[in-house]
Amino acid sequence: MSAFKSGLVALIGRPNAGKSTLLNALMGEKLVITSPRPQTTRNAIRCIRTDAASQMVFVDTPGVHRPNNRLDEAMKQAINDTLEDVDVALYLMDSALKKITPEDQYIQKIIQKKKAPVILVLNKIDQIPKSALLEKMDWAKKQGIFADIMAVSAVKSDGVDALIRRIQELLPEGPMYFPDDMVIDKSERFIASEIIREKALKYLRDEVPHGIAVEVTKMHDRKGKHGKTVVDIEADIECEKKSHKGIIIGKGGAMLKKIGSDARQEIEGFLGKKVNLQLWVKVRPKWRDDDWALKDLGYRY
Ligand SMILES: Nc1nc2c(ncn2[C@@H]2O[C@H](COP(=O)(O)OP(=O)(O)OP(=O)(O)O)[C@@H](O)[C@H]2O)c(=O)[nH]1
Ligand SMILES: [Mg+2]
Repeated sequence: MSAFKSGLVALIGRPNAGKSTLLNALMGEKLVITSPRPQTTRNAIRCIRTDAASQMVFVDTPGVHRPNNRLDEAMKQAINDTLEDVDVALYLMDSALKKITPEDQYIQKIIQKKKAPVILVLNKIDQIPKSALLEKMDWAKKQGIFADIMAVSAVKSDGVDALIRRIQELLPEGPMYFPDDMVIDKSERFIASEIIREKALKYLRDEVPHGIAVEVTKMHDRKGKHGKTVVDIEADIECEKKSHKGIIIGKGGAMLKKIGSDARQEIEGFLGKKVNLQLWVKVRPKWRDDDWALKDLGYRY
């Protein structure tokens, strides 16, 4: 029997490339949030996939973009910290995008500095004709910096099994770092707050979503009717402006109700328990540039 393999597998790429969607596909279940809006992921989130031959510790990272505020800087730091210990890097590109941007060049530069092998993952192949994909692969081969080039559709889980096999080949021999039943290194509170944020991103428009943070302030089990467990969850949706607060609440509270009911259903599915969710909207001006607020919200340590 061959030796057990393990290591840190980082997902890196521009905002919206599909890193979080691919991570869920690699894990075979939805663990991290995704959205059509860029800059959805804000933390380095570890998800652990264990089988008989290997343990892959995937790290979802925020999309690489030019920092505009302290939150962006904290996100950049999370990416750099992740790459420190990486064993295999998955560099995601949206295969439908024609241009290589300065962000892509920057990512190529930082991953080239690392000794770890880099798999270029051309994602969203369901959106392009085969000829365009072949052209892109040709371009990628010419770069001469990738251990491999693989094409996937993260939403359709196409090419994901092949990618897992390739990662397994590239991983070094190593021990089990985490218990085999552990799938994510975040608390249920964190996951609940992320699900609420995902639903806010889904329904809110324009500039409001980017300035939102969600903080679960209470989460505890109680015995409900017929002895069934109910989880009481209270959370604050924090925004930067009073006018945004009005938009988040909506006419007669309609928007907040929509966000809350969608989030509650998903949290119930995740916890496997009934949930009673109460949301409040608060204004915290300029929190994205406030070190204390970033720490309080878990974006900075
Ligand atoms: N058509 C198609 N859409 C995809 C695919 N993978 C991801 N998407 C969509 O692309 C959007 C961005 O996906 P995310 O997974 O949130 O992207 P991300 O790279 O994690 O983005 P950030 O967290 O902002 O850096 C979502 O609307 C996804 O549904 C794919 O294979 N095909
Ligand atoms: Mg993401």
